[in-house]
Order: sequence, then structure tokens, then C-alpha cells
Amino acid sequence: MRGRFITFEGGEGAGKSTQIRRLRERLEKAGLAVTVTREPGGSPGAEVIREVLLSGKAKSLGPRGEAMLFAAARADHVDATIRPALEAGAWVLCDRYADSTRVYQGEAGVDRQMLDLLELAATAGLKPDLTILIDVPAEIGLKRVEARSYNPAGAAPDRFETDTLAVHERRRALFLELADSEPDRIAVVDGTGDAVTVEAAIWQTVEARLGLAGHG
Ligand code: T5A
Repeated sequence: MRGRFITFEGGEGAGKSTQIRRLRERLEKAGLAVTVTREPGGSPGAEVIREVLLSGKAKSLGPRGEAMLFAAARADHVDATIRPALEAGAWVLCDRYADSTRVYQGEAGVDRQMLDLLELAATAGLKPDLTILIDVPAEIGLKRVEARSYNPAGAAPDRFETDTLAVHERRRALFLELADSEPDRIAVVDGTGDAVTVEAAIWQTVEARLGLAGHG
């Protein structure tokens, strides 16, 4: 049986990676096979493009050129990682997917028609069964990222994390608009509580929307 495809979206420091780890544990306890992956990246070819994008080396291409690189990475990721895992019956948990391009590159000025074309080219119509949008005010997410970067083991801020607060707030508004336009696919979860509270809200959503009642 084909697995289910769940994507996580949200601004910087929303808590996506943290919650993906927690959901993975719950699903595995329920006896399901789980593949965790991320964008940009998630396949050897796409990881090369990730390095180019997040280092800022591709910034000079402009938002449209960057959008094309995100799409190229996504096409490889879908072909090499996501589709094979779904076909093998795994539940795929993916940290960011096509909604991130709509929001980040859309906010930067790439028009809707171009975003539609790139999405089709990259995904060949593969849509998530469920998208969890973890919503936090930009200021809170950025404080978390900043706190992490003080930790010597933590990553330094990347190309997109260094944008202004106003840009981050516009991205948040665009994510919420997307959720309004596709309520059957996108569930908004309040990410301001502690990790345990957010985890419980996500589990409730997954159970209710993907029919896992009784597995938790
Ligand atoms: N991008 C991506 C585009 O522009 N277009 C695209 O098409 C795609 C796919 C990716 C960047 O690329 C852009 C968007 C991004 O800027 P990334 O390194 O993958 O870069 O960055 P993010 O996806 O933003 O990942 P982050 O790690 O920054 O954020 P997460 O995963 O949402 O947050 P997480 O879980 O790592 O948590 C951040 C910190 O907060 C703490 C954690 O311990 C951690 O230290 N935390 C909490 N603290 C308090 N309360 C909670 N509930 C917490 N949850 C986590």
C-alpha cells in the first residue's frame, strides 16, 4: 500500500525539525515505516544544490533564478527519494516542500504563473496528503534561531535567515493565506507553546486527518 506524504512548513525556527523527530517516533511506535527528509536537499543531487542556495552563492541569480534552483532540487528529491519511499509503503515526513517556494520566492517577487509552472515541473503533480503549517510570530522564530547560533554546535544563520523582520512577517502572512486557500490539505498548528504541547496538537491533527485513531 502507498504510504502517506506529510510536509511541514513555517518560518525560520518554527520548530519543524523538532516536531518531525517527535512525529516520527509516534508513527514508528504505531508500527509504520517512516522516511524523514528535507528541502532543499533530501537526495544526493539536491543536497549539492542546497549548499549553493543556502550559502548565498546563488543570490546574484535573483529570485527567479533561485526559484529555478529550488525546483531543480525538488525534481531530483521527488524522483530519487519521495516517490520511491511512498511506493515502498513508507510515510514520508518532509521538512519544507513546494509551499516554501510559493512563500519565499513569491514574497521576493516571482509571479504566480512562473511559480505554477515550476511547481508542476518539479513535482509532476505530487501533492502532500497533509501539510502541517507551524505558525509562530517571526520574532519568536528568529529568537530561537539566534539562540541556536550562540551554541558552538549550532548552525550559523543562512542566506534566508538574515532577511529583515518585515520580510519574515510577510512570509508568515503568505503561509497563512495559502492555508486559507487550501484548508483540506493545510492544517495550521500554533507553534508558540512548548515542544510537548505542539507535538500533542500535531498528533491530534494527524490522527483526525489521516485516520490513525487508536494507534497513539
Ligand atoms: N527555502 C526553502 C526557500 O526559500 N524556498 C524553498 O523552496 C525551500 C524548500 C532552508 C531555507 O531555504 C528557504 C527557507 C529556509 O530559509 P533550513 O536550514 O532547512 O533552510 O532552515 P529551516 O527549514 O528554516 O529550519 P530551521 O532549523 O531554521 O527551523 P525549524 O526546523 O522550523 O526549527 P527547529 O526545530 O530546528 O527549532 C529551532 C530552534 O528552536 C528550538 C529548537 O530546539 C531549536 O534550537 N525549538 C523550540 N524552542 C521553544 N519552543 C518550541 N516549541 C521549540 N521548538 C523548537
